Amino acid sequence: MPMKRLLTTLTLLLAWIAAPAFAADTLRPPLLLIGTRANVQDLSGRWTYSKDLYRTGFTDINGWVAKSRMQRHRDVDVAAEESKPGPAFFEFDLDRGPAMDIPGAWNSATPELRYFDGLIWFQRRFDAAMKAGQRSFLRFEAVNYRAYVYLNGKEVGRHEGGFTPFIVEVTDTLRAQGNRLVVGVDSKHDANSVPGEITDWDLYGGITRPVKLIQTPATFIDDATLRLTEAGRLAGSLQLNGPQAANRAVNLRIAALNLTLPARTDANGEARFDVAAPASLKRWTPNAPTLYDVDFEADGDKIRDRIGFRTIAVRGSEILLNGQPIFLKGICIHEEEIGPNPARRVDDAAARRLLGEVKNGLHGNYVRLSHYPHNEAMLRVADEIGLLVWSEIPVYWTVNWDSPATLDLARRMQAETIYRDRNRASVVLWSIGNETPVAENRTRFHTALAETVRALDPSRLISAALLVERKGDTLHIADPLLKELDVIAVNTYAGWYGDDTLADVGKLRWEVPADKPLLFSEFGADAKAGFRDPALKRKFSEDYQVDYYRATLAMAAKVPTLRGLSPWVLKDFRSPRREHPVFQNGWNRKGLISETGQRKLAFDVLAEHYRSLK
Ligand code: GCB
Repeated sequence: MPMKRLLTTLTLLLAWIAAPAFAADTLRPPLLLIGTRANVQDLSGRWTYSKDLYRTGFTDINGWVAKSRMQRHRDVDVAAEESKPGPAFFEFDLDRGPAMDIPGAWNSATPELRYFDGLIWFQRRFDAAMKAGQRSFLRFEAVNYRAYVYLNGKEVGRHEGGFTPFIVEVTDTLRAQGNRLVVGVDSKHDANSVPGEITDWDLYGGITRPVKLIQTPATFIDDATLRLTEAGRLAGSLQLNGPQAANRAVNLRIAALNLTLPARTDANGEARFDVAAPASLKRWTPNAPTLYDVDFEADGDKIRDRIGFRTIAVRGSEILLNGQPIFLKGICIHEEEIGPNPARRVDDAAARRLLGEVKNGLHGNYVRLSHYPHNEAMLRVADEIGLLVWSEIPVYWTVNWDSPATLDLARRMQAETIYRDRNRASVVLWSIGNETPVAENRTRFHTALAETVRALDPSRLISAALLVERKGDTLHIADPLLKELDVIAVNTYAGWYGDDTLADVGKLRWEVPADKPLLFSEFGADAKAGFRDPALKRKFSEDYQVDYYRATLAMAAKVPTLRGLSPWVLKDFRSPRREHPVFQNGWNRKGLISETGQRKLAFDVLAEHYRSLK
């Protein structure tokens, strides 16, 4: 090893060893604004935009301040400048720019932006009904990938990570009239981002989920949670934020259970609840997804969440839902709505359509929301219609395993996901990665993530989609990460990638630990909807996909510890790296339905299989 590399490795190693012990509570996002509340203004609609390929909005090249101001989108109100006496000269004007619908990725807004990857400035003007003494916040549900937020010319926040919410307080910057919200959105990924630069899904840059203006009293309920414990208790907490947060009387109420629990906040503004679950409580299951309106109340503030109560655990190789063994009948889904030109705009209606295919079409009880935290609408619908959920952060293929900053970022994404979704009964599995090649630095990274999850939410199960090793016809998992996982999951593509015939798939044997549940987190084969080839059954035909599913399901049935399936994938999805000119043209074709919702033949094969497992 050359001296320079040796030194770099040693420095990195020392940085790891010297890193301070991890404290879970430092990962709590500073603001959460959980639950539904009054005084929310949705800023969805038409936003104007301006492309900034050279990032001029961030640059004062060579100190040419006056010159760069001509293009500086974030803090110049062109109309105001132009109304002053004297010459005004600007080469942008967000007020008169083109417009697109927000939320939604820019890649689908106009053909010119189809493959744009970089920085775009967005603007929205709005008025705000303000009351004295109130606090105001902007909640962004997701901006892909980095966000720079300016309100009325002042920077109010930044965020990195394309799939989790962030909140900025704007109490001091907001006006009753004529607010100008400008957001710089940078879709570029790099060596240190999560995910890294290469994925098998579309870029989808932009403000892809709703932006809301939320107003609260000076002291407000920021976070509130309640769950059913293995010991049969309802346990939870409530967090107040504000000058009057300490030592306050608060209340939890579930009218349908006739339950009222008074409590008092401590010096940090936190109150705790812990009571035996009433005998009348109906547990949440996929077959009977009972949800309760839970009201959290404090003097002057009140929020509501709709929560289901269930337990999840493992015992040996069994997964237990409410103490009963369950087999997970599922499928993977990307966050992409059904339609010819998706914009990653998965609202309630789009979520119902996607998850309806799983619940009613496939007779499923489970869904893997890959490969990143999905829109909250998906989780709410899963709760409501009864689907168990695997939730995942985008530590996908390879990220910078050696960088403490990248680990910190991944941990924050995990924390932002857990704090957002921990009241969702549907979520039972937190996955800390997908197909990351075994290596010492990668295992250290994942072990730290597993530790994070365990500290933040010990009530759910930890998994990761692993790669398998193959010797002859034997498949096994030689991954030191196994010991960190409650549930083992593997992606397996024999019969699609590689040289195996479908007859070979039948010969495969699995050597896996006997004392842990195993999931097939992925298997699948591309098929172009409508391409029939009953005689030759060539790859990319619906006929091959059918035979592939039959062979893989038969192979799976012989694995004694197998506790669930989520084949790849429900719907054909956009992927710029899939460029087969006849069958793909920018789409990964492993869907059981096409991008417009047409069911392929293999859909019924899986549906029949799940029906037979009842
Ligand atoms: C995988 C990946 C998934 C890909 C899929 C494929 O193993 O986890 O993101 O899209 O294979 O189609 O190759």
